[in-house]
Amino acid sequence: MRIGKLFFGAALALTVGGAQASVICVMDSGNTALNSTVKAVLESEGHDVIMGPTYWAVTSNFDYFQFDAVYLTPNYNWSTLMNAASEQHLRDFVEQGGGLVVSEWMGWMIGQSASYWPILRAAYPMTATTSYSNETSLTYNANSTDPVMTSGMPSSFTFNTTNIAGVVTRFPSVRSGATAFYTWTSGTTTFPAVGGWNYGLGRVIAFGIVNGPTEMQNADFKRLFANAFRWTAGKTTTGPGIKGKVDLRDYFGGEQSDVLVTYHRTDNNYVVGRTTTTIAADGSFTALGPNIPGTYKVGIKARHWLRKIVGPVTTVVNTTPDIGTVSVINGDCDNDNVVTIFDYVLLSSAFDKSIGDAGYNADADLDGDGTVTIFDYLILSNAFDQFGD
Ligand SMILES: [Ca+2]
Ligand SMILES: [Ca+2]
Repeated sequence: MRIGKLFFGAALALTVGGAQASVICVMDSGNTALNSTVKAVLESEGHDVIMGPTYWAVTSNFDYFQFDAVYLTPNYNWSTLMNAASEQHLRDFVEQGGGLVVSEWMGWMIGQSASYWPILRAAYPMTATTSYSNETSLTYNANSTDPVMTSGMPSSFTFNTTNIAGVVTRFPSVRSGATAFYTWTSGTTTFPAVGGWNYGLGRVIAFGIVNGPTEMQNADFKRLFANAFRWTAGKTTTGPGIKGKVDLRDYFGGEQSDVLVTYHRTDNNYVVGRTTTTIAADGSFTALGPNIPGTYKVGIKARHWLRKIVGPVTTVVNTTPDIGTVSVINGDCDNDNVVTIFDYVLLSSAFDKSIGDAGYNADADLDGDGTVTIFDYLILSNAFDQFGD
């Protein structure tokens, strides 16, 4: 329980700040060196990585829902299967707003036999095939203008490949509704290289290669790989939304502030959507809702306040239901959704500092009066040991 809170705190911290980092679970591929390489690449691109269990040994009670996205790479151990209950649980995670990125040999396996990936195949964005080849280098060409997938990328780049029982699947197409973000060409035939789509409330991206250690050395490939997680992990909210008011307790700063609005399933509080929005000086805000309108609980997390979950509320096209005023508890200087000694440490190191001083920390100036004082200590003390929702 405590571990889960900490993981989730990391997700909150990264998202409230507006950064595009995500908390990613890298499922153990069975190859230690590749695991380390993937983790290092994603971390160098600003993501927060937690290693998961070996994918074929994961149990169905493994809690994917604490992560933004999961990476699954059946390459060195391509023929080893996940058990059906775990595969179903991973698909549930995607359907409820999670992100999933996969490499080969998943597409080839789906093309090869109905007994491979019988449950996740429904979420797979490419038209599966057993056709593959062994190019020692590939040139990827951008095929979409998606701002996340093309962020920091050239329109074309060439990289060397890893051969793990083969290199690249020659997909005939992406499935209807999916986007081929990048393509590659052999002779006169162009194949989708990286494809993705919305699946349920979540998103899936499939790479047509094994994503092995050689391609992980190429700077452009690394960025593309990291962008894939940014794209899948957004739990993007583009649907009809809500309005409300945030009461930032014990605060006199008066300036506008960003808040993280999360949408949760009503039965278990799983996050199915999130967006950051600005609150006005009087605390009022509007926020877009989950892509599929429905009945959700709503979480409000402002930077140094604990999260409060309210509702449920039902989102409806052309309507903006009002969730009322949400009063949030002050004192979470490090933004991990619990008030602990670590918040005291931040406050102590900024003590007596005012705006403009070296060492001033706006997140420790809990009352927003411009100086970190005994009054900020009192606010923190009152909230000590409290968890957000
Ligand atoms: Ca804290
Ligand atoms: Ca203060």
